[in-house]
Amino acid sequence: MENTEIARIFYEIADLLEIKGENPFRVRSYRNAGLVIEGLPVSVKSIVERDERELEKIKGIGRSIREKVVEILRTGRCTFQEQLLEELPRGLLEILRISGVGPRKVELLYKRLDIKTVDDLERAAMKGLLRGLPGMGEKTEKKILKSIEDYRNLKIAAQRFRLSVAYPYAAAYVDHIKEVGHISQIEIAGSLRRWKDTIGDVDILVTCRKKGAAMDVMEHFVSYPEVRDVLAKGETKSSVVLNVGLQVDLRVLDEGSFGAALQYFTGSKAHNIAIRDRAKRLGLKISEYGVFKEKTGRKVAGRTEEEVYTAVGLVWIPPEIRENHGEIELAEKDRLPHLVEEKDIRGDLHAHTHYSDGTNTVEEMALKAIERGYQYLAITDHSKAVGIAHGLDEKRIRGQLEEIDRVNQRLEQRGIEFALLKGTEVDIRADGTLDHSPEVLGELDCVVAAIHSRFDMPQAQMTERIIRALSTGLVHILAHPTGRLIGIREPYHVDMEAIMDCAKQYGVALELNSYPERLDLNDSHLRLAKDKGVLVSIGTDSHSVYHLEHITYGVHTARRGWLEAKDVLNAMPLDRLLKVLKRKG
Ligand code: DGT
Ligand code: CA
Ligand code: CA
Repeated sequence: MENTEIARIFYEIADLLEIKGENPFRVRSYRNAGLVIEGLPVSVKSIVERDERELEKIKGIGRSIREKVVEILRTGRCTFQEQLLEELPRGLLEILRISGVGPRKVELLYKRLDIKTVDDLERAAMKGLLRGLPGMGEKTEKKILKSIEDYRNLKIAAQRFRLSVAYPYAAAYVDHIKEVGHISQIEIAGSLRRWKDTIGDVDILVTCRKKGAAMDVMEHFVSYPEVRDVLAKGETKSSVVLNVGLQVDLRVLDEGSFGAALQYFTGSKAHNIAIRDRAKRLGLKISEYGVFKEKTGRKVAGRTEEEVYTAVGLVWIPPEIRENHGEIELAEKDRLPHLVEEKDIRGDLHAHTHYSDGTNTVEEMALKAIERGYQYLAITDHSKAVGIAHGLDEKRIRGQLEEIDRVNQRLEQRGIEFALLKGTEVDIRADGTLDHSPEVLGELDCVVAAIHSRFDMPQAQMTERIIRALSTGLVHILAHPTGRLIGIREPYHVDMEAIMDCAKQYGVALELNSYPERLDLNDSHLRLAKDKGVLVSIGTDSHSVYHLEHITYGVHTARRGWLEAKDVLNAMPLDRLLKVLKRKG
């Protein structure tokens, strides 16, 4: 069982306890355990196989969580979760996904109106039965009906997998496939190689070292323990569905056409169609087997992808931008952008600690950033308005600033060149004012501002709210600018062009939040930011030391948005970054 599945059980427990009205700290400890497990760079299974006591060394995992993890891995079940589900119908968990319906309301609806499913809720709202309940009126009913519609749309979209879910499954599967020994080349193709934010299915391509080994490879492929169903098993192609519901296709290819197949199965479809038309104009025919002269049928390319692109008069195109959005025209002139790479990233400007809803200390976060080779890290805990995240008031943030000074001093004494920056993720209130005083904000190196409430505002009002916040001149970075949670919550309604124009005017950077559920801004907004000359900060929004690794998803998403190192705020070395941040203040 993979980390995401284990994490999901803990999220469910947290939700169920919350509906039951349990102690918020207890609820938080389960939700946090889910977050920590989901963010671990290694599989919990492998830790437990080695030594289950190792688990408790991880921040956020105590004895009770450890015991449950072990039980889940041993039996595939969690008795505690099952007990909770005997008390409360499972459908309540789904109702909780409806925006605007929190745990208190779910409990109320269940107790008073026996609402157990989303369908029950929809019927009750249509009949006008909710308006009698405390705190609910006709307006609430309308809102809930709209939210249910949004939720159903998301559910259709959610039949795809988040990048961060599909990626570890694919990587682990590739390791398994390699074990068979006959493999000479193996690549992931499709939307995963293009690092799209959601993945329909995983496409894997291999070549074999010796003839006749294909069937051995296929046998080994379908016998993977995570396989739930085998949809097809042949000598060149097999398809399976994993326990999580993710489909994986494997193709075995000849060495001579591996490049052509890789090009073809990487897509996107739109890119391939444009390439095929281009080949035609050049008197060539392109397929997953190679590039051929139309007249003679002679094969001119196929072994490598570079060869295939060269044959149609193009330089090799990075997979992330193969969407037929202008990349082919530039590849023809050899003028493709030099896309940002992970090694260009010098630091992270969005990280939480245990002061708000993170799990690690200020120093632990700094040490991990240093280990990653960063020059700087901004500590940006929540402000007081975000009560559920234990946001900081003025007194607590001042205490934290002193701690940051102390950590910086200790690092300096140890001769480590690194800057821990003083920051905040200040809440943008409903009226567009900021949740810290200008005095406090003025003392900070890095002010990240974000929306955490009233996601349902009409577009004009939401846009005005954000513009008001940016126009204070106190904000350096607007975090997760659309608020989307992939497959969970739609982006809020906002005039992104107006926000970008305002950001440009006030020298505010927009964030590409790398948290796997967010990836916000998305690829097309990033492209727009680049065109408008608005800097982008690729932040991880880390809530534990492990989350710093999420930068990988951020960087590849940035590449999908055509960003180069010069477009990225945290690709700047420290001295330049500080100048850019100061210029604002
Ligand atoms: P996904 O799986 O929905 O996230 O997206 P992809 O891009 O991985 O799509 P998939 O798995 O259906 O097919 C893999 C690639 O194969 C796709 O990106 C492009 C190529 N391909 C599939 N169907 C066609 C087609 O009808 N025409 C062309 N030119 N290419 C295709
Ligand atoms: Ca695919
Ligand atoms: Ca496929």
